[in-house]
Amino acid sequence: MSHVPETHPRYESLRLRDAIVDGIEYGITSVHGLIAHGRGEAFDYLLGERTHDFANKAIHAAVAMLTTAEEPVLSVNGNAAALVADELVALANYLRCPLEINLFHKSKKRERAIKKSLIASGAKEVLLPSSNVCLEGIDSNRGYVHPNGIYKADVVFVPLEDGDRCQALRTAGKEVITIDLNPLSRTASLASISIVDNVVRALPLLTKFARDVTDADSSRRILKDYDNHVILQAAEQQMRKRKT
Ligand code: PTJ
Repeated sequence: MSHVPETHPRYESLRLRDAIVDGIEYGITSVHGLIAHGRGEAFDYLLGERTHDFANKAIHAAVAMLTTAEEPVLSVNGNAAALVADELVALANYLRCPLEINLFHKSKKRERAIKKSLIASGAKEVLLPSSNVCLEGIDSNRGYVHPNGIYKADVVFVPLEDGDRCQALRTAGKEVITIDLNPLSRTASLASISIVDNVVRALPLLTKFARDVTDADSSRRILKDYDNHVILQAAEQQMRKRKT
């Protein structure tokens, strides 16, 4: 943590900036992650930096989907690793599913550093992308996946990315859950469930709600009633309201 005093009115926001900068210094986060974080900050400002009802509904649906999935996988990039490594590990350990590192900006060095940091946070299984198993319809480094992870998963959890991957995962018949502060992003509009919230607020809630899940039937009912377009519209309206 840098010199920012806890009494600073923007303390939390500045703390997160420091976490991203630390991520770059530890070789975890891409320098492009700074730009992505700044974009997220702008959307979070429009949300009043709090978790809204539409995000809570999406989080409940995400919990229902993850807890009824047969082979869920949590995908991790450089920004998520810098901001919410402990929370991702807690969720993976609770669901007993693997974490898989999947980077847009290719770097074997960063993959190794992220794996090390997830294991230090208590991760049991961290998969790295294979060099010869590739998702169809995706030309970037995000296409390379582990054969026992994202490649065969039925549900892929993708916190914080705006990418070319969501469409390819959906075309491959997988459900995608994302956390993205931008309700207009390609990932948010193509995902099965989009949590429009900051990863630092949404992930602890996911783990908390997952611990409360008791039966698969109520999870299926939640999923049956869930409409992602309604959720995205509510998020966009909230942001427009704030602007005026
Ligand atoms: O580590 P890598 O190489 O995989 O790269 C990761 C980044 C994030 C740099 C890469 O995926 C990227 O460039 O992403 P984009 O296209 O900038 O998209 C990031 C999305 O995440 C944007 O829609 C942001 O609004 C959103 N976002 C940023 N910070 C947060 C966030 N959403 C939730 N919580 C955040 N803290």
